[in-house]
Amino acid sequence: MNFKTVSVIGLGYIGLPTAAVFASRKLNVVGVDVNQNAVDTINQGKIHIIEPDLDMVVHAAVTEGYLRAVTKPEPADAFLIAVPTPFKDGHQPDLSYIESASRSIASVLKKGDLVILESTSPVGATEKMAAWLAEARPDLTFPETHGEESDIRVAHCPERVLPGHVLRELVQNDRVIGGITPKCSAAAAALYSVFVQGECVITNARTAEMCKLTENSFRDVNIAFANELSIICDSQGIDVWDLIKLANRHPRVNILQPGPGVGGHCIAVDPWFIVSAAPEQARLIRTAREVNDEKPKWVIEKVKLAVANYLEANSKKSARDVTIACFGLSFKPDIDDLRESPALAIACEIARTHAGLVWGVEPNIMALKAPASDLLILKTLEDAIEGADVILLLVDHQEFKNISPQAMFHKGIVDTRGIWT
Ligand code: SAJ
Repeated sequence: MNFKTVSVIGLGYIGLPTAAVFASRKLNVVGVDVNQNAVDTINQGKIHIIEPDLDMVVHAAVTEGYLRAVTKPEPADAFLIAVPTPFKDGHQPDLSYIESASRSIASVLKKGDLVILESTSPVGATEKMAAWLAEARPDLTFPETHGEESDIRVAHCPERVLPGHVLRELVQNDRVIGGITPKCSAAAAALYSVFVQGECVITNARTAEMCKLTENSFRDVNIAFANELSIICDSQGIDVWDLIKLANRHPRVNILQPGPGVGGHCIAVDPWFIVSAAPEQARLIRTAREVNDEKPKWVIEKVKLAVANYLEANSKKSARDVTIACFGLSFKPDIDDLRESPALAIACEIARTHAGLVWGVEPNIMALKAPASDLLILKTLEDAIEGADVILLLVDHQEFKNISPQAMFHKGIVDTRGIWT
C-alpha cells in the first residue's frame, strides 16, 4: 500500500510523537486535535508537553512542511486514533473520545482508507469503532460486514511506549498489529514499517486489545507486590529497598520498586478494563489495583507520624509552625505529566489537612492548575530545602537524587522512593 498522507487524531503524549515520527520519514502528516492551543503551538514548531527530544523532531517536521496541525479532520490515506480512554463511574471504560474521534473522521473517509485505533481499549472497542464509522458512512463498506472486500480497513495497534522514552520506543519496540481481517493487518503493518524497526507482529483486533491490557496489568500486579512488601517491611523494621536488591539477585526474581502509589493514565486505569469485563474472574488484577490505590493513604499516615516526631524533637513548636515540602508532583520521574498522579493527590490531601504550610517542588512544571493551585505553593528546590521542616519525597526526579542528605539534616524525612535511605 502506498500511504502519502497520514492523519493522527489526538495530539497528546502518544499522537504527537507518532505524527512527528511519520513526518520525519517524509510522509505528509495532518495532526488533528480539538485543543486550539495545542494546534497553534504545534504549528509554530513547538510542543505543549514534555518528552525528551520531541521538541526537535516536531520543530524539524513543521519547518520542513511535513507536519501540520488542524482542529477539523481532512482527507488522508490512513487515520490513527490516539485519544484518551479513561474510565467513568464504577471503573467502566469511557469510549466517548473514541466515538467522537471516529464520528469526526467519518465524513472525510474514502474507499481504500485505513483506520487504526491506537488508544488503549477494552476488548471489543475496535469493533465498536468500526460500527460507529459504518453507521456514519452507509455508502462505504467495512470489514465486519464485507470482510476482505471492504472499502475501509480497520485495525487495533496499541501504543506501548514508555513516557520519557517515547521516541526511542516508538521506533525500536515490536508492534502488535490486530487487524479485523488479515488484509487490515497487512495494511497496518505496511504503514508502521515506515518507521518501526522492531517486528510488526500480526494478530486479531481482540487479542491486540487484550495484549495491551495484559502488559499494563502485569506491571500493576508486580508494583502492587512491591508496595505490599514495603508496608510489611516497614512494620518489621526492614529496609524494603535493600531487601528487594537482595531478592533480585536470585536469577528468577525481579521485583519492581515500591512508591507512593501507581499513577498515570495507563497502569492505574487499564487493569480496570479487564476487571469490568470479567469481574468474577479478575480477582488478582482487582486486588492489585486496590493495593496500589490504597498506598497513598499509608504515605499520608507516615507524614503525620513524621510531623509528630518533629514536634516531639522541637517542643516549642506547634503543627502550625511545621512546613511540609512535597518533592515531586508528577506521576513518575523526569516528566511533567500530572494525570492520575498519586504524588499530586497526596500533596493536596496533606495541604487540606495540615495546619502549617505545604509546599510543592516540581522541577518539570511552571504552574499548577486549580484545585491544586489553591492548595499548594510551588517552591524551588533550594528554597524548599532551606525552609521546610518535613520533606516528603514522592517522585525520584533526577534533581532530587543529587541532593546530599547533609542538606536535610534535622528535618523530618519521608522517602517513598528509597533514594535517600
Ligand atoms: N511505578 C512504581 N514502581 C515501579 C515502576 C513504576 O511505583 O517499579 C509507578 C510509577 O511511579 C508510575 C506508575 O507506576 O506512577 C506507572 O509508571 P510506569 O513507568 O510503570 O508506566 P507508564 O504508565 O508510564 O507506561 C506504561 C508502560 N507499560 C508497561 O511498561 C507495561 C508503557 O509501555 C505503556 O505504553 C504505557 O503504560 C501506556 O501508555 O499504556
